[in-house]
Amino acid sequence: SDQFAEVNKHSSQHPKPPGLVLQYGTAGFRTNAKLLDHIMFRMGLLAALRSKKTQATIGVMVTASHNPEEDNGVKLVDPMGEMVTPSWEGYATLLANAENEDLLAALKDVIAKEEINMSYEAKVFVGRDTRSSSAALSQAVLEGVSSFGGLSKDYGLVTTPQLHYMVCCQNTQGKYGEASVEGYYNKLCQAFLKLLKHASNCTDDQKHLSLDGANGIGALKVREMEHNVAKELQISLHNDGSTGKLNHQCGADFVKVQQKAPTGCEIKAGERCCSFDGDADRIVYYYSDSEGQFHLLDGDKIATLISTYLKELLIQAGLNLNMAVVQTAYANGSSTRYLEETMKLTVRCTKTGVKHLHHVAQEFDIGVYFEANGHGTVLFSKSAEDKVQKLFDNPNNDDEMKRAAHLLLNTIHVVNQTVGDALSDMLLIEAILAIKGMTVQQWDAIYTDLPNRQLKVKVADRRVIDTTDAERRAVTPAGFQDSIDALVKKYPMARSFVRPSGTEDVVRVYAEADTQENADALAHEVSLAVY
Ligand code: 16G
Ligand code: ZN
Repeated sequence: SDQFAEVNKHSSQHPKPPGLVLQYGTAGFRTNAKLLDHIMFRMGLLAALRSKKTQATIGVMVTASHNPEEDNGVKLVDPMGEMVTPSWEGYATLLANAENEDLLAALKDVIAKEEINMSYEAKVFVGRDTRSSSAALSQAVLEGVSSFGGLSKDYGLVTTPQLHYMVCCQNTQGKYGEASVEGYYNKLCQAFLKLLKHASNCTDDQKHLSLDGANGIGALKVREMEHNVAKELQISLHNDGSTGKLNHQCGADFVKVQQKAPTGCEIKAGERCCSFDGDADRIVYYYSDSEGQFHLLDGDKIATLISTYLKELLIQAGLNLNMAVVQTAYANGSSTRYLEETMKLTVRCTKTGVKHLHHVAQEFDIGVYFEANGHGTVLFSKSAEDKVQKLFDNPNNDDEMKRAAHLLLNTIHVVNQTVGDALSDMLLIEAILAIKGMTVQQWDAIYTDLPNRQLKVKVADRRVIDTTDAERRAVTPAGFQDSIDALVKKYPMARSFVRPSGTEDVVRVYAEADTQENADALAHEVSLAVY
């Protein structure tokens, strides 16, 4: 039909380099930007098909998150703002790797398999980060959508979680909020200011936060948002993109992996600081003590702060909701122990990758999920939200219950439940610290991290390692797990695991133990056993 003629015509302007093979990985396609033009066009086509299939608006985000500026990438967002469903990741890989002359056949395959009604008009939201390649690449996405006669809305420069939010708002007819950047700021900032009404006597120090924007989109968006909250939160923005290079020696990934402060920020002793990553879906906190020692508060510390706060509120509100914290194998052993043994919370462990955590968190009334790297959010079930709203509306509550209900309600509103969101997480964390009158040092002291080390190892084929038990044990190669177990036994409080990376051609090794020397030695010994 005509539609396919259009696709053919435009596809020839976005040719695939013959023989190039790319995979839709844990976080979509990601590689050097020069290799991505055809991928973007084709993801526009696929998003249009996904929209026709679901009869809903689909999102396409052009970003490579914390990767270097030269890279780029793309991920698809499903109707409720979640990551695209796994079977469609398979289609993405299929379309991406079809040689030019096979593209139409590949598309027709997807259409037939999914029984897609091609007469439905596709709707696609597109967003992009600040990379120099992103504008042209997002144009290619838009062309893909329009080749199938679809409608698109280009949100331009937005954070990844903002795009997820827009998609969810659009498909819930505004019930989740208004599908605009303004609407997003209004919802989050109003909730934040309402939470802050419960913080008394905040000093200027407590109101001050130093923020590393990774020279990326998060910095631009903080600038847009900050005036809304300036009375309660004064942000000193560093690495705002005006001079430095994206993610270079800065950003959440750099700080987490290097365990040191980003360049571009002079941090004073005791000062509360945080870093976003390149598309603002991750956040970590840190400070430097009076001895100049660096202290990192990663996703595990964030999950602990949030879940502790929520548990206290549920008790005060007299609400019996089941809450869990969802982590991955990378969660520091001390955090898991504290959550289970001291806080008596349910803790679940999943495979690495946001979609896995998100999925498990959905099983609970309240699911707090965070990866140690700082990606995470809180999910509230429909019935949990209804119960909080009902409590809030009840005129017979005593003062303590009134306060707890108001806090819970506005906590729900400040959170971006579609995906981990650095801006939203920051507002929630800042609110909790203010409400509790807690300093970053007090937060850090809730538990002490076990010393740990991460290494990556290059191997001929990382797929020879297959894992089970949420990546905590290796099932292949034969005997490999036994070797790890034997090494782990040598050190007190030790734990180690090995998994193939989903984003790089390497194998990752994680080790923790009672001392840094032991963690380093264990990681080293396990990495030698990989060969
Ligand atoms: C991706 C994931 C992140 C995960 C990381 C692991 C999303 C949006 N992002 O960046 O959650 O921690 O991959 O990378 O799912 P690795 O497999 O190379 O260790
Ligand atoms: Zn990111």
